[in-house]
Amino acid sequence: AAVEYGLDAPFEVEYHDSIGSTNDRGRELATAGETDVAVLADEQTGSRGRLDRDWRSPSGGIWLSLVCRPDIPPAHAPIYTLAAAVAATDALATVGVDAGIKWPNDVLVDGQKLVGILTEMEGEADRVSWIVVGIGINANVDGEEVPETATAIREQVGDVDRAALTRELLERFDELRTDPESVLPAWRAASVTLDRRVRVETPGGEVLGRAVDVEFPGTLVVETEAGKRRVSAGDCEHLRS
Ligand code: BT5
Repeated sequence: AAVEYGLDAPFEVEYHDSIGSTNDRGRELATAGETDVAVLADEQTGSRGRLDRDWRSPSGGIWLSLVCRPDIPPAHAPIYTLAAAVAATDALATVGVDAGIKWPNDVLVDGQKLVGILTEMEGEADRVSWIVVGIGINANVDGEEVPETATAIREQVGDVDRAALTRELLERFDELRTDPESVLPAWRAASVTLDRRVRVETPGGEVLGRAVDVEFPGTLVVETEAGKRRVSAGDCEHLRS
């Protein structure tokens, strides 16, 4: 089913009924020098999460990848993931879905995952060549089509106009990327991780404590028994307080 997207969107839209992975297509466009393209699909047949984990993308969802060529150092790239999570959360609010962000990249409703984000990039030492921000939203899909730990917009408020929701998201993301200083305050306000007890699996081991803040470009600050620890990547689990 073709989806109509407004021509005034801040990204040029490339739409596919079915594709392997919008992130793979985004990488292709990025390496060919394209920028400000949103690759969208109704269904993906080979989509992935972080660390090559599987991502379910049945027909009816919003599967998109944003191709960007910002003038930033590679170390700042995580702010794009946070901006995408804020944009998705704010867009969801416009259709009556009250979602919160679990650090770093999950958008949850009542603890169930509604949105996942996968940011990929290529960079030189001091500047990224490109960033592809992949955003997967379980929109008009059945609960049985996504994992048990997940939820869908259909389950929360019924089916929505995907084009309108996507346009909200693109506009909000565009606003945030042009005003990076607004990202962290918005992220903090939408976060369900801050003030929680967390266990974070990091490449360097487990960090256990209370999440107290997020710092630029997306570092989680955890108050542990041994003092403050700063975590830049990992999988975060909320614990009962
Ligand atoms: C993510 O990984 O959450 C990133 C997902 C990014 C998907 C988008 S869709 C457009 C673009 N094209 C792609 O190929 N990818 C991006 P991670 O944090 O590693 O979470 C992966 C885990 O989420 C899986 O191991 C499952 O447990 C769970 N999962 C799989 N499919 C899901 C779904 N549709 N909804 C919620 N959870 C899901």
